[in-house]
Amino acid sequence: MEKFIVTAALPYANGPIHIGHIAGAYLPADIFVRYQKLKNNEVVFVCGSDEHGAAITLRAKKEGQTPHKIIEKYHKKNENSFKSLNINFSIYHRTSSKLHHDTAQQFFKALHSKNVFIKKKSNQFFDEEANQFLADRYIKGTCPKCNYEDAYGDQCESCGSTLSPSDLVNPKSTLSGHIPIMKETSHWYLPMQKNEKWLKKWIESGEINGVMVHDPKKWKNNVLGQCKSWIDGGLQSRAMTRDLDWGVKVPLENENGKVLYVWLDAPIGYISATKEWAKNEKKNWEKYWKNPDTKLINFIGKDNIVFHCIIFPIILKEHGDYILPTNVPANEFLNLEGGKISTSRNHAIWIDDYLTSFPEKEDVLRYVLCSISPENKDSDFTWKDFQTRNNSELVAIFGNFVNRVIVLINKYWGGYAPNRSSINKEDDIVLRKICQYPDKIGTYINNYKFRDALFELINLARLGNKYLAENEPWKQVKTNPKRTETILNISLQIVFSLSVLSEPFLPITSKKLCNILNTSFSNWDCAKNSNNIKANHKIKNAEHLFEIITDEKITEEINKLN
Ligand code: B3M
Ligand code: ZN
Repeated sequence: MEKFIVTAALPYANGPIHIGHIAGAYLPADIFVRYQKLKNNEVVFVCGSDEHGAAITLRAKKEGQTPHKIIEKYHKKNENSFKSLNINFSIYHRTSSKLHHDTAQQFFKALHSKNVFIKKKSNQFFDEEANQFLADRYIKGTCPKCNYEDAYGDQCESCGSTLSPSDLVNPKSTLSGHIPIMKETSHWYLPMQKNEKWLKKWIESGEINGVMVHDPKKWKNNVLGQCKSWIDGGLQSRAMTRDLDWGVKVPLENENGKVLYVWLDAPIGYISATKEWAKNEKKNWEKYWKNPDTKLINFIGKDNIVFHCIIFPIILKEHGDYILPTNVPANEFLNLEGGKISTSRNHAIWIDDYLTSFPEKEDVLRYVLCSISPENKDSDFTWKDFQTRNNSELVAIFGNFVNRVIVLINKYWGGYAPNRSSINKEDDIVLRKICQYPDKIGTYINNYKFRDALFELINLARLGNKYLAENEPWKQVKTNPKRTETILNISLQIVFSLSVLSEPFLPITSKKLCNILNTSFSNWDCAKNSNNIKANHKIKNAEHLFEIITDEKITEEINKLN
């Protein structure tokens, strides 16, 4: 049995969840976790709201609310969105909790007392009118690289460059609109450059202190590429504290008005979430985070790679005791109808809106988002493609196969599984193929190739359809009942395998199939057997798994976006 901590990036509690979030991190993580559980592995799956940082305070300002009101609103809303898509976290925690503040402060203190941080003075932008130091996001100006006039102090959204506020031409405070002054302040810095050597070795070869702790061949190229370019560019000191009043207070005397850098506190949120879960479940969290037998897998989007592969591992290593990530399978971005998904321009499909338009079609969205998951490059969601995948894959291949088998058995055998008495060579080939699917799909999932895994699931249904089409049991039922029995028995085994192997991707469909088949299963490998449904087992009537989505419906959705 293997042991996993699986994390999915903690979304800022500053806005609702859209399809880009789901395809980027949460759906692949959920598929991975469901699969590991069916393989009888032990998994803690943690997520929660990231409730600090300028992302929250800026949103509060925009909505004319307190940061506190904002996080209350979106924490609940987002937790529900994930639930509604059956993304099954062991816990959905939050970084505003006392447990998290305590955990993050202990962490900071531990590093501080090991002299990991260096205190340094520097001049930073200060808004005299607002009487406040300005977080990078609170400064706007002209991008030095592309001349875009509305670039943020940390990033230009037009050309994508990472910036620091002093790079901006004509910087202005977004609080007052005035030109900020430079004022001296001091912060605690993490000298990342000291860690270059072991970090490079760890990422590139999987080795740390002479022990292999991960397999770099399993890391995605986009992730390795980004890490390499950061390290080759030379790591620098990064401030781990900020002059702000919203966040985890710096736990040192005479450091009033300072909080921890949000990217220090947020990843520690994975640990505090595990602590909270362990408390509820009467487990020991240290048996996970401080145990080299545990595999830590961080599912994130590509904009979070540096924090998870470089900064947080340095922090964990400096602390000691903690394991480092085994893999960080970051996805690229999902676009929408050819354009970037944007919250501010409302160019997005929000999960709540989707489920209002398409009630009970959770699995359809999971299916489509997994099939187009931006695993190796950015990908595009279009409503037309959504319709096609539903109509010609879920309905025409998967649903159609299941339906034909169940209807025939109910019609000609009164709902009792027929016997199989005369297995021929072709049948034998099909039976052997059925048994290969669990490993085929499982290997893909273990390698974070969720699109390929899902494709194989549909291939199993394709195999079933082909088998039916070639044998036409509906024609032979009168003339050759023995042969028909065998064909339907084998087809029924395929339906059973689909019920098992669809579970990580389409959990509701899997349940419906179990109900129709009047069976249950508890592990993945039972699908390696091709005689799960015995003769005379009573099944139930067919029920609709998927239905055609019309052109009108799709046009309606496209119009909503425009
Ligand atoms: N909240 C950033 C984001 O949503 C951040 C992730 C934290 S993971 C520890 O992109
Ligand atoms: Zn730019």
